[in-house]
Amino acid sequence: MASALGDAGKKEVCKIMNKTFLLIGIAVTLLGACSGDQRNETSSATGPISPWHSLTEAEVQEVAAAVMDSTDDAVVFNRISLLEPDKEEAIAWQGAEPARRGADVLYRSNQQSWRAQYDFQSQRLSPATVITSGQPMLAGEEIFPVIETVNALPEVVAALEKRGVSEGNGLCLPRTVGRFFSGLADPVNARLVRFDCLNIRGQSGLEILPTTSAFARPVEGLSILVDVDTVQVIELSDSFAEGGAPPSDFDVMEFHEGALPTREPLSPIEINQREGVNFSISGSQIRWQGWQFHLRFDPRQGTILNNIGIESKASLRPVAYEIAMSEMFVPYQDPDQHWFYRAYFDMGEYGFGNMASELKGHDCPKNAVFQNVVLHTAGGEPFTASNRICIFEFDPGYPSWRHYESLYADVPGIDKHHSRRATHLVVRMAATIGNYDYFQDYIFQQDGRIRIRLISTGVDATKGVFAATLADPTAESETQVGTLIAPYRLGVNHDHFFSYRIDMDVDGLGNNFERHKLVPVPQSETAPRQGIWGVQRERVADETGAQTVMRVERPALLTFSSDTATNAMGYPTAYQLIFPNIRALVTPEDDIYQRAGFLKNNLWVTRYKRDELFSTGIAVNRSAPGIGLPLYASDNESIENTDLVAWPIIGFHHVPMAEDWPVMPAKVDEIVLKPRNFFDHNPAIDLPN
Ligand SMILES: [Cu+2]
Repeated sequence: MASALGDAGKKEVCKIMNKTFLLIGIAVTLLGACSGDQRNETSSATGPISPWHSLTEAEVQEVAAAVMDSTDDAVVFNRISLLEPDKEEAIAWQGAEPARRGADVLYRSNQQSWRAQYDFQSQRLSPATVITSGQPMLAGEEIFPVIETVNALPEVVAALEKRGVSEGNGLCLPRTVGRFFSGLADPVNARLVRFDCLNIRGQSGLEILPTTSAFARPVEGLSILVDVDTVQVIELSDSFAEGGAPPSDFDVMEFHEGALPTREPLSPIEINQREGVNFSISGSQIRWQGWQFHLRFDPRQGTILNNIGIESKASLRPVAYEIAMSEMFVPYQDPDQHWFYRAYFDMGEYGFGNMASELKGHDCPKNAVFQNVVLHTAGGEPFTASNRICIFEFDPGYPSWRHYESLYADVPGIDKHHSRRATHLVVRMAATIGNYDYFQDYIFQQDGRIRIRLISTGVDATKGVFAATLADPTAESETQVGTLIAPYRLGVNHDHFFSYRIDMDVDGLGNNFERHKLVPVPQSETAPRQGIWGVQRERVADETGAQTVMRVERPALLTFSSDTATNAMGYPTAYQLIFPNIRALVTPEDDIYQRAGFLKNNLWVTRYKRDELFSTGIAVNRSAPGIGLPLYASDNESIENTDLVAWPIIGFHHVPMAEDWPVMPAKVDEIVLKPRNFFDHNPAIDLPN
């Protein structure tokens, strides 16, 4: 196999990469792959591995070998993931026997995209099917030779020099292009990316080193469309070929320690657990404060939780079978010829797991336990990436519950003040996708809540402009699509949409989706109140009816309730899904948004199907409209008393501002899963004082 990299091959790629990037002086995390090169297992279990354990190095090797044996053509492995286990079988797994496991493989071969599935028990590979809509995630090794080529192109070097960016100070990086430019190449199979460039010249205090952020000085008006497979330049477009480009060489605000006078350090807040942590890890399973769940790491989705439940006297009470992010979508809002196509499906096009960066420093508190993860090269070679997950307990700074009984203030011998300390458990990863950094947290509470939290930080993508301040003559037109967040740099308006897939199993598979609508209740003319509100409970019958657009004037509690279990008062046991409202603002006719059909609703609910995992479909690069979630819901199946999957979106419209520069303060978005009549009383009532 020409493209199959052995161990040495992988190291070679990393070496080339590191050389490329060290030469230009930046550690782009395009391949977090090469940073953690240790080889060790993340599992601490001694028995058979669970159905939900991440693929092991041996498994990755076995799958890759089977695929390479099946073809004489060169193969680029874009994604080797655990095949979603058969749910019934997985739930029934008791831990004594080896679990039935499989792998889902997406690869490129002969300039086409392929998918095959491998079964570890029978050691069989399914016949590969060709993917006719969209392409798999870009592998780092596909991109690196192209980066080298484009940055060395005489036309590119000349265009940069014309802008005063001398050789070695420019860095051009590729971006996905969606379905745009289809007229210039094979609309299905051409693996297109478009490059734009940055000026990474260093400045005082850093000597020959480049500036702290590679993204601080955009070189505007230069785009290079390239076919990754053939390493051919399809189009080079330079809006300032005759000169007169916006400035790209100015001092930037450095943010490495030492570049800025830092404020006086605070007296330290100590975080330690001298007596050890309160959670236990066995294989993929984590247990804490009555919670049980399995944790795995996937190249596309990053951290995934499975079989999440709460231990009760009788048995494990299931809450959700799987929680994972399904897609992350960041469309920019500038029609400019060098910007219109910029709309990234970060999970489906690049891979949130692949882009995970090592957790260190203040990424996790001192009491955190770190885990390595297994990823793979484009050659199908597994490798261990260090410290991509951290798990820790923390005190949120407010009590779990509290009451001061003021009426007993004068009664002697009675404890009047009750306040119980809260402790939360966090499972964290961070992905660096070019300029942006994202934390993905799953937070477990002692009161039965789960928080699914996405934290956005990193460096805003900026457009190079002529204006330094609003007083400049070009400012008015240039700021139509964004904000001047630093002189000569426009933070272009954009969205961050996070699409989650939550397979709800409240006290079992048979669940109902209900809306508890809060509605005004008419009162008689003689009533003492003219208006009160009440709760109208509605069970939703089908997938179409479940499509939910949230409106502030029509509040409703959205719940998933058991078909069979009730609490002590007779209510169906339920979990409520709480998340803020975010909407796509542009017409759904827009080409980019057609590939993100999941944005039509704040929440979709579908009947569980094993292969319905991705709100934007299996292959997202250059994908066609209408695939993924809209397709899953199009058969409008009944969702009563059955296995349900919730698909909420969170995110934010980002109108950049000065405070986002040079690095954006961490911004939190969150979904809460909250027990609603799941228990008979506050489950944290027994917290010790
Ligand atoms: Cu943003």
